[in-house]
Amino acid sequence: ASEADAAGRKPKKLSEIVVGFSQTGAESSWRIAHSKSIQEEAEKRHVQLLFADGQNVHNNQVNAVNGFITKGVDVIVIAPQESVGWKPTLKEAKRAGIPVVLTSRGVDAEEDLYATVMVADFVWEGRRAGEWLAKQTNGSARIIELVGTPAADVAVMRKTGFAEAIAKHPDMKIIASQSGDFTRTKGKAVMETLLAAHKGEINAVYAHNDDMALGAIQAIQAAGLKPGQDIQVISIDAVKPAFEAMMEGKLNATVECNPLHGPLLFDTIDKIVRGEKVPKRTIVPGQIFEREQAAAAIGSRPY
Ligand code: GYE
Repeated sequence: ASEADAAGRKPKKLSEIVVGFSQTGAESSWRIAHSKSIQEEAEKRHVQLLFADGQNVHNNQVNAVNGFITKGVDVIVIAPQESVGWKPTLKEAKRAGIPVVLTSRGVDAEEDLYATVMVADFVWEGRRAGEWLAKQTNGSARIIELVGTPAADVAVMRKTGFAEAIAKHPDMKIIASQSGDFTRTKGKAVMETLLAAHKGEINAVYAHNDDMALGAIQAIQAAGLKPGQDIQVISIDAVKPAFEAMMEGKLNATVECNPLHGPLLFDTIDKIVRGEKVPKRTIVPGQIFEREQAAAAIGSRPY
């Protein structure tokens, strides 16, 4: 191949470049808002965006990125379903002089293999959820944890942060912890199974995202219990459907994780193609919303 390396490239404008975007899939409301934000911003700034939906399969994403490299796109954006297994592909991109930007999840690879990563503080999110539940239950809870995609750093970190927070309370215990893959359907199915085994024993659900919590809420109701009352439910993302569930009293609280990465993403890509330096890591901040705040806040929720 005759691709010039990054240093040999002429600075470019956004309207002149092609960006290949390998998206995880469409597993959650968060993810759909994330895709939309990036697609809309690309259009606004006249960037040619090649969108590849990975359908939540790691190999689909690897193949898509290899395709982008072969095509010789200017920048590659990856929202990785799984954090492991990226090194060979990232090395290929580096050899081809194509900068890689990670968004929404990180990868397990040396920092020099990508230009920058934009995520939230996932450990903080888990910790915040745990602290909230501790306060809500006076430090006494028997919990079902619905884990995200286990091979994703975000699931590992949300688990870690939560475990850290509840470790300070000897009467808070995780009774069962199982993956619902960040989807509503699986959150419901897993909750049905876990309720069949632990009904009467548990009084709280911690879901790594709102979609799984919304699925769990359906399962709790189907089991004849009141979500938000018999079983406290806390999750992460703060998408609109979560606010609706809070207004119905079924979800108790949600920790915000902002999916609207589009503007920041293209500001960053703009700097990269102009040859400017960008920070290795950008943390998008969040806050917690309790159900008492839902009615006042829902109108101004952008996703
Ligand atoms: O919280 C979840 C999604 O990677 C931060 O992935 C993202 C997570 C988000 O499917 O809903």
